[in-house]
Amino acid sequence: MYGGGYIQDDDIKQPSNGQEDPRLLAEFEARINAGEKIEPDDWMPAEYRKQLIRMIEQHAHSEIIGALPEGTWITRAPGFKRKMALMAKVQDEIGHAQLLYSAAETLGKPREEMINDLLSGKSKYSNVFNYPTPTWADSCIITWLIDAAAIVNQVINSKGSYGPYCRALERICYEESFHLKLGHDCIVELATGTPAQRKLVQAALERWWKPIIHFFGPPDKTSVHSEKLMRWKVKMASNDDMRNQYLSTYVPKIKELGLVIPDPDLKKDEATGSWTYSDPDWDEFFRVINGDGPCNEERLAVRKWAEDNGKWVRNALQKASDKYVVPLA
Ligand code: BYC
Repeated sequence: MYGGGYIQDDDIKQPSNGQEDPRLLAEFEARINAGEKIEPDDWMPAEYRKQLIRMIEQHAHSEIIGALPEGTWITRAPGFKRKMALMAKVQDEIGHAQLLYSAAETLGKPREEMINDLLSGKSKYSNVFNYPTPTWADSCIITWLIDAAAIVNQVINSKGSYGPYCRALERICYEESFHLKLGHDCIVELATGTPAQRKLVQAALERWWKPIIHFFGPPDKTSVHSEKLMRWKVKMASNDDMRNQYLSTYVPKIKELGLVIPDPDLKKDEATGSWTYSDPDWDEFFRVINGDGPCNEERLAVRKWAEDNGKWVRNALQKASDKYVVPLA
């Protein structure tokens, strides 16, 4: 049952003949084409619900796992102000996960199930968070250039069709805009600092460039879900179009700081506005998102530790809320 009760994503019922009611489907698609938002209690095709759960859940997981590589720098950030700002930023990321888990729950999948699927490796999360942050500059690159990539994706998709996801994205983008400014400030400080600081930030950019190119997903010609998600306005631009928009905005800003992007083939065709770049090794991308990246094991182990050690808090909250349940006559 959808709506009030929870379902597991494996249990999402497909119509028995594999076809949705054509009249309902036509009405649904007409609403989407007219720019209307779909809300949790509205009729929607089983596949739309399933795809949204997959994508929103992955996004939520990316936020809580994404808090980890920067989180390890809170105690080591240079100076009190940087520590305070980073701590607030990491807390925001966890808040984003809460918003997104709530949005996914409106589609019927319980949060506990989502967390279990993350810990078992059944659900994915963003490739970028499986890489290490060996220096302060790596943490700053995440705060600037990964948050920038997230903003490109989220501003575009906040104009999409599913109300709760779009509203969550809008709210998240306001906060991410602060993160972006913080990240830029940290990078400017390093890039205009001593030769050692410039070297540090250049080396970090070299480590992160390929994962950043991967962030937007595989090239359109190999993307599995894009066609369907774009038809139903869950994704409002293709992977390549978002990557292209990112490069147009951020390559000039990176170069402005005297940093060198580690791709001699990166160039823009001024006539078409589209970028070409060297093959970013998509095999590595698929290995990383399927569990075999440099930090996958460590990230999930930390998350599992947090889950196990936070159990008493969830129990306490559960008991408190039980007290206020008014028994039905
Ligand atoms: N990483 O058919 P495709 C943040 C998977 S957090 C991992 O093109 P789709 C932050 C894809 O799932 C913000 N997996 O997929 C937090 C699919 O596999 P399955 C993170 C990826 O969904 C803390 C397969 O590859 N943002 O910014 O049409 C600190 C084929 O791909 C990735 C989001 O999560 C990837 N990068 O498009 C700092 C955005 N790319 O599921 C910062 C929400 C692809 O069939 N997600 N895959 O097994 C999206 O917008 C879309 O899911 C994507 C991919 C554009 C990423």
